[in-house]
Amino acid sequence: MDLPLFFISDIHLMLHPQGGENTKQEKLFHFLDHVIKSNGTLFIVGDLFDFWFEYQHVMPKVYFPFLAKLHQVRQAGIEVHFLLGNHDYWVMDFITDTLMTKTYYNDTTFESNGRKFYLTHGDGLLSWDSAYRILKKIIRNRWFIKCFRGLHPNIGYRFANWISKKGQHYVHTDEYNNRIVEDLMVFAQHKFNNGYNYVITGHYHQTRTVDRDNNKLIILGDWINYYSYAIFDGNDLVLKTWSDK
Ligand SMILES: [Mn+2]
Repeated sequence: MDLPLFFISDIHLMLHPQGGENTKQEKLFHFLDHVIKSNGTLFIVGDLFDFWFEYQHVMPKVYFPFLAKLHQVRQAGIEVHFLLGNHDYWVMDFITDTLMTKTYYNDTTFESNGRKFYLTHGDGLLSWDSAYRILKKIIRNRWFIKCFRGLHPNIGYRFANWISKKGQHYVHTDEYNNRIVEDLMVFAQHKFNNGYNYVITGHYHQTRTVDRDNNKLIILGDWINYYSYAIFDGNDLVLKTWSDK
């Protein structure tokens, strides 16, 4: 894995582009150009797409500009690692074999320059989220996916768009965000105790770095309100905000 390592999550590229979607994509493309120039490695930690569902012969055409851009990143020799989120879990061989270097269906770990990383999208981690954990089991169930795949794409995508609109409450109070961080720190501390140095998560649409004895929990933010990313240069992992200078 070539350094530096870049981490982004929760870009939520829209199935029905509206509002600031063009600006978002422009910023993202500039960021990707930066990744190319730095000759590093890119990790996308889930919810790259607001909705992705791939069929044996069909995939969503609205994402073509992004897919072409990412292909350009790959052509430049950059590895792109994709850890699936709750909005884009339903991939097939276009994502796993054609587009990405490697795709992860679950949390993953690796080591770089002597530092141990634990990567998770983060959905279902909160102690009070037991109802979601049941839902997560259902939407990841292979029979459920098989049945959904049997629906005509127009029907499947209409349903998905409805679900996606229902989930668009990404801005929380500071108090609730702090509760989330405290809860995630219990998870992270457990990983630190097991020898991991960095726990990186997405999903929570807030940016946060918590230092603990030379280890770090980083919550990546998103590309809706924050345009945030983390970078590991071989020595330190830092959360930053992308700006188009
Ligand atoms: Mn998510």
